[in-house]
Amino acid sequence: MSLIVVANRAPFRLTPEGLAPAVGGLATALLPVLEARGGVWVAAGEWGEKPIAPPRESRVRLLRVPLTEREWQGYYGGFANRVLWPLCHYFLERVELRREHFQDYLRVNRRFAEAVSGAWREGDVVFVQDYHLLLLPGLLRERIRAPIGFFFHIPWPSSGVFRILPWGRALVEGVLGADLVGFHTPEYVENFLRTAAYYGFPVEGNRVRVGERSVRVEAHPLGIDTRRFRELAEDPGVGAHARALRRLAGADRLILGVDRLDYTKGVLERLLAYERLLQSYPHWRGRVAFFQIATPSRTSVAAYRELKRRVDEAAGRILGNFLREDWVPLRYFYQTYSQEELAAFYRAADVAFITPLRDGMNLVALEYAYTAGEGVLVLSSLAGAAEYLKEALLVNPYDLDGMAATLDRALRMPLGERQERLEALKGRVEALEVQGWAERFLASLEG
Ligand code: ADQ
Repeated sequence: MSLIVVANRAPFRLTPEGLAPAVGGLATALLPVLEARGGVWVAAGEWGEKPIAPPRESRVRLLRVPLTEREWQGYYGGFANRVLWPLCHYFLERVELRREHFQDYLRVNRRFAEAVSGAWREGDVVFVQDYHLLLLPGLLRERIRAPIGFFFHIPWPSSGVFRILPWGRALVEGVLGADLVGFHTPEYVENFLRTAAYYGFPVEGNRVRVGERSVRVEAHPLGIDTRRFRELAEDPGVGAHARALRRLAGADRLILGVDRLDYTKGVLERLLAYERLLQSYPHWRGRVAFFQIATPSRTSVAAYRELKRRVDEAAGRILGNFLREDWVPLRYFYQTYSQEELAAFYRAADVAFITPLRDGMNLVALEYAYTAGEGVLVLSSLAGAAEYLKEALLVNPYDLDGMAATLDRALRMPLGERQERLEALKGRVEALEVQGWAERFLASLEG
């Protein structure tokens, strides 16, 4: 049976050598399964974007849903990124409720439903991805008799928060068009079940009743491509680059942060915590360096430009206060890197400081734990990954003093303890292997 994957974005990107699979969780998780079974990937034809086709040898067909500028702005820039994204990450003051954005979201979800039902053949399985397409499973249910899976990559918030949405019931009903609904953690499953119950759907165990149907809700944590990251960890080129980064750091210890520049990732709070470390634990001055990598993201949204300004300002202040002729306390790289380059940063760092204010999972934490040679993972307790990476040092990303104290502990951790924790973490990441994710989800859907 063929598979139809539906997501906002296409799984390919244009490189100087031609078309390549996109870097990031979704493409890595789903392309191999789609190649193996054959099938279609349906994605938005982002307004103004150059059309691309899959590489010629691929068994994957790419189907675009062309959107007008207005539709794209309303559905993506408006409802997805100014309503659902901040709401699900508990940034309630950033939520901008506008009826016309919801209308665009509904219209675009309908366009997706038409495209998918046009491509669907009897027996095909449909797998819908993420917060851009909450209404799609319901719209598909009205049109085709397919097994439908839905996976939500970001946190499902507590029902008290979700109820802020005037369209909450319609959105939950849309999700419940699926046969199987997946989240990264049991907490999000629980939140979703309570939300469904609030809107009057009977819940029994992990099942929601919708008329005659029963919808299953399960935790399916996403992992990383462990084989790929093991190769990178052992690559001599990556090793050489890692040593060069250590020389550049020019300090005994190197701390690393890697994120898209997004307000949910806690980059600003993290810089403030590092500043607190330098203030409150002055013996680290001159002995520690912090590299923060931030990938430009959603730069057309004003909130993201404002965040960039504030991060620039904090970085400037830290340098202004602490920089010495023989020591650069902070380097801030505002750019995208290849996986090889990221792996070199992971190999070089003594401490990964990954402190999102909320995060569905956070694959960077997994990538670091799996690739590092001898490192300590300091991880936000509010990331989905904290549910699984038990040997990380967990921090509250809002508590600057707590983060500074934990950094100090991480920097002083004896070798034996570091090795023990990292070894255990690698085992945890192994268990979350990415190919298994899609297979387990689809087996449960079809089973
Ligand atoms: P994201 O919010 O994008 O994903 P994350 O899970 O950390 O967050 O994935 C980021 C990916 O981008 C990682 O694979 C990382 O290697 C890569 N990346 C980050 N910075 C980079 C840089 N400067 N250069 C190159 N690559 C970079 C959303 C949710 C997460 C959830 C995933 C998957 O917000 O919570 O874990 O989907 O479900």
